Amino acid sequence: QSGARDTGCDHGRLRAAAASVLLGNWNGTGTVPSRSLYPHQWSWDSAFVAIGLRHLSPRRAQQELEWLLGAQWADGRIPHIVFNPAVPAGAYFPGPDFWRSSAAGGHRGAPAFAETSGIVQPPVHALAAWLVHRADPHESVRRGFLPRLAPKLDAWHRYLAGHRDLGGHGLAAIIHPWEPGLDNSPCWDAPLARVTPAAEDSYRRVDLDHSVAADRPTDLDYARYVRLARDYRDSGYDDAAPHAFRVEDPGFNSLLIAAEYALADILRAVGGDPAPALERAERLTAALTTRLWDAGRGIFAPRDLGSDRLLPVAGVNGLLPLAVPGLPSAFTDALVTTATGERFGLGRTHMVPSYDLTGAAFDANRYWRGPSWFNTAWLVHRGLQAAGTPVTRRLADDLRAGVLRDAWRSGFAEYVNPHTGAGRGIKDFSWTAALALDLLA
Ligand code: 9YW
Repeated sequence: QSGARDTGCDHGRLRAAAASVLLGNWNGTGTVPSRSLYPHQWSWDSAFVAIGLRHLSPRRAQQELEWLLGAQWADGRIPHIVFNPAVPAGAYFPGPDFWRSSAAGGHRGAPAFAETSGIVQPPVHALAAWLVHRADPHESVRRGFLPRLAPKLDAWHRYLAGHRDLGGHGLAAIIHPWEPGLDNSPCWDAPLARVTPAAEDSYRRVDLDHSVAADRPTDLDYARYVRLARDYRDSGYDDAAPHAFRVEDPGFNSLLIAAEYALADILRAVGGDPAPALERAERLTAALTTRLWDAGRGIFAPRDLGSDRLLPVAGVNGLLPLAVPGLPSAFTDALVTTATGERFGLGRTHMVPSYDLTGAAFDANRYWRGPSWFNTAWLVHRGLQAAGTPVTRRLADDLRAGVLRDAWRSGFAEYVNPHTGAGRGIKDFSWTAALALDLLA
């Protein structure tokens, strides 16, 4: 095979191995990110999983998203975890007894039939739903997939554009470092430092039973995550309550914009009106480029709403606007220069580091403080391909080969050291397998 020459692995074997990871992590209603470390359904994981699963079973890919969206709250939020009642309570912290979503009839319309968390994750779902539909439109129409999902996706986007516009400038804010999906990125260090940690003897970190402490967030980080989540829970998950941590993240908002365009496609396909989704996409893009562009660094940066300042950081989330359809080429060009420069070393490192290689906080092995992840590489690949110049297409092709090579060599690791490609975290990680499958298709 021609691809095998670039990636150093047999694509047939890679496809079979990726399929077996995904089938092994399917639990009957959805796919767990990992049997050991993450035994429930995670929101953005399921979206990425569906994107890969559509090549194996379009129907199962639809079910993956349907199960997740079935746990949507009445206010429109899609919770970041849907708990599996068959899994023992102590298998993951913070579990259902921590979040207590269904307690007292449910906060803000949390479902009664399932326990969920109360925070959210990046809104990749409409993009996933559209890609899943296109994989087998006949099966999608037969099952009424898009007509059932469209109103839920619309309510989700309206929740983010409304309740979550905490800065009042048209961007969705995150209120917890788990929400952008990049838990311990140095991007959150400054705003997180203002959070009073929870007492460490008030909970137990189960994650350390399954992974190496040096690859994970620190105990101090965790104590602050717990404090933020507890305060939000105790407010009744009220977005209008005061938040010790409030940030406008370019990654989260870029994925929302991409999702609004996908929702517009979905609405057109079901005979609905795409105009509101398109208008939201345009407003979000204008706010993204005026509020989060760091011209000095040539990258998008998170804005701390506590100080109303751009944070002086360069994380992979700042490159994700590459995946925004129609981003003006002045931004795209600058982002490509930054991605290929010394901070991210695109083309010379393994995939795309999660944080600035030259930054003082960079750590090649610790979770989101430097390691390269497969989902962000997939998103950057998508953006480079869409940019469509000979240079970005070549970069995209190289990145694709790198993703496939790293997935194979690492045994579908959760993340890899950007300098060596050595797998870190756990193996047989679902979105790694799913996105490798997608790039093989
Ligand atoms: C945790 C499941 C999740 C991902 C996040 C990742 C991690 C949960 O795992 O967070 O317990 O730390 O940071 O992006 O969705 O794979």
